[in-house]
Amino acid sequence: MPSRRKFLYTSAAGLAGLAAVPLAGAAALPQSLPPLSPATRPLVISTWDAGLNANRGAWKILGAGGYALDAVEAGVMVTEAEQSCCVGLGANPDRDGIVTLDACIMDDKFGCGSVAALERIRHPISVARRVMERTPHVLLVGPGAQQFAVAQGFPLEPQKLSADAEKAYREWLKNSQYRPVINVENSGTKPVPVGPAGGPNNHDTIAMLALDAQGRLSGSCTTSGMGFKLRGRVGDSPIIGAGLFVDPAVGAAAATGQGEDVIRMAGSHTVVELMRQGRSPQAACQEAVARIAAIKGAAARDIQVAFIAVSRRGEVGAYALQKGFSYALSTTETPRLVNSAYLLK
Ligand code: SD4
Repeated sequence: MPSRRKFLYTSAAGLAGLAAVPLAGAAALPQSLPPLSPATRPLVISTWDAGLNANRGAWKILGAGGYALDAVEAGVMVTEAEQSCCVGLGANPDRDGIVTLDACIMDDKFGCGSVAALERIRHPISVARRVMERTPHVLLVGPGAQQFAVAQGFPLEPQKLSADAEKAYREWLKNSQYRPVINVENSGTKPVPVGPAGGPNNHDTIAMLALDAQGRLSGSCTTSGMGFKLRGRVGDSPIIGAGLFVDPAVGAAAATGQGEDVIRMAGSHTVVELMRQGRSPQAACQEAVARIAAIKGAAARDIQVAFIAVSRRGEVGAYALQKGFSYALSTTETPRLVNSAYLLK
């Protein structure tokens, strides 16, 4: 490896402290719910029903007094290794038939790393962590991200769709339309065949936030993005501040759902900033969802977006645009699945 590249891979970027900036024009709360507050630590929260297994993986580390960053990496690796419709190499491909993966990770010191449009690598979350820890950069994409992963010793997996993804892709090719169906994430662990009306497989993501026994916060997010997306499309999941944000002095937030609508209002960063202004995690998630609803107007009914959040004190919250979002919460070894509150009735 050339020495310059070696230097890049081993020198971490310096991190500047960030000042609090008040947000203007916050939408009114749609309703007020009591915070879902275990006020305890360690804890881990993650999106969708896949979060149950992921939380179990994270708890092995958190329950033994380990570091939140290790927990959020190990936790979502469980999902990346499962054959799911929308996370990892078994997931649905883009419209050219190729699985491309997005992931990011953030620690308790504003350290962050991410990869986007990464192909043929089983654990994008671990590559994102290497970007954070071994380069001065935050985000690597496409062939460059793959080159970095291989240089870091990650095996290049075969370019092959899982049997379920292959079937779903062939179905989708029959009419090649993209019509997201909300909450496909909870329809099972396998890629979902396409129905007659078009492509019901849209997206799924595992996003995870953890607070460890020492009070350190970290977060992770990993996805294949939208099924049958345009080649090169990147969603919110690998975008720091959109799919994930962690501020150790305030709290952490992560998003799932229609990534474009999370990016356009810097979703997870917005949730954390609202918490900085004094909102509970629950109220902050509600307000961010309400803001997306206000931006989208009537089109809000066609999408799903949800946020999860944790304050540095260990209060948790979650809120979705539509019914059907659930999340896994662990404050002990046994995770529980919670149906999220939502905005549109
Ligand atoms: C994306 N936000 O790529 C991801 C997908 C997702 O539940 O979260 N689906 O837009």
